[in-house]
Amino acid sequence: MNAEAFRGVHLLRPIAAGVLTGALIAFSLLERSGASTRAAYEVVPIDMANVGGVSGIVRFASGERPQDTFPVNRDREVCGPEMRSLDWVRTADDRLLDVIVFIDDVLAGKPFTAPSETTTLNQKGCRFAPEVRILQDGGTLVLTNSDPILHNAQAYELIQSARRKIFSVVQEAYAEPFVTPVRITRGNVIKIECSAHEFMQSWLFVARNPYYAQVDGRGAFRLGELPPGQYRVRAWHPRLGFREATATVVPRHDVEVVFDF
Ligand SMILES: [Cu+2]
Repeated sequence: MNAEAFRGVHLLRPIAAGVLTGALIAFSLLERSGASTRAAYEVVPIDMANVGGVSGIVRFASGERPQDTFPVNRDREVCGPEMRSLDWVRTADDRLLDVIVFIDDVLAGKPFTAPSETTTLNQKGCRFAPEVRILQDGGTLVLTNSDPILHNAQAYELIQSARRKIFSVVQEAYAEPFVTPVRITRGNVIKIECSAHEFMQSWLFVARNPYYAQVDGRGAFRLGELPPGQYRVRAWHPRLGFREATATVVPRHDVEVVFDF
């Protein structure tokens, strides 16, 4: 390297660092504001003669089966003896179940029924039943306790590696249902845990628009009534995380997408 080039490298470094610092500050201000950085979904009349769809399957390719095992060291008469193993990975042949496929960069389209939607999560036998639920953003969560013991459900919105607390509610044995509207800021997923029983864990997928689907018993899905265009299609599994693909939707056809976990 000659002297001129060497000086050039040194001059570039502070400039690059300055640009990077500016970007980081802007990003952290956005983080702190807590405001959604995404535009709100808008219901608009759509031309039903020219909509298309995305359909496909979710394959279980990795063989990764994380198991979380916890000792049951209190309330054994209700929670069960010894150990509780949470096996999150359910499959059907080579397909992965419990996956939700969704599109979050669609800004306008078919009706979204969120405010009228209610999802019930029951605490029974020291389990949240069922363990994976879907709710639309702005919908209502009803939390019930069918156990003869106390539970303390705590809900967190997951935003990448961060957690934002949404609520904490203590419910005595057979307590009255806890009813709360659910709103998320930047993520798509809420994790619900019980502070009294660490093996009680549940997930809520929160949809921001009506373009989402849970895979069926064969790991297949379909998202319909999409205005033509290019979309980022995402797939989420509670324990195995996210995958994504790009799909170009054309009128009156389904474009096929395959996800591998
Ligand atoms: Cu509990």
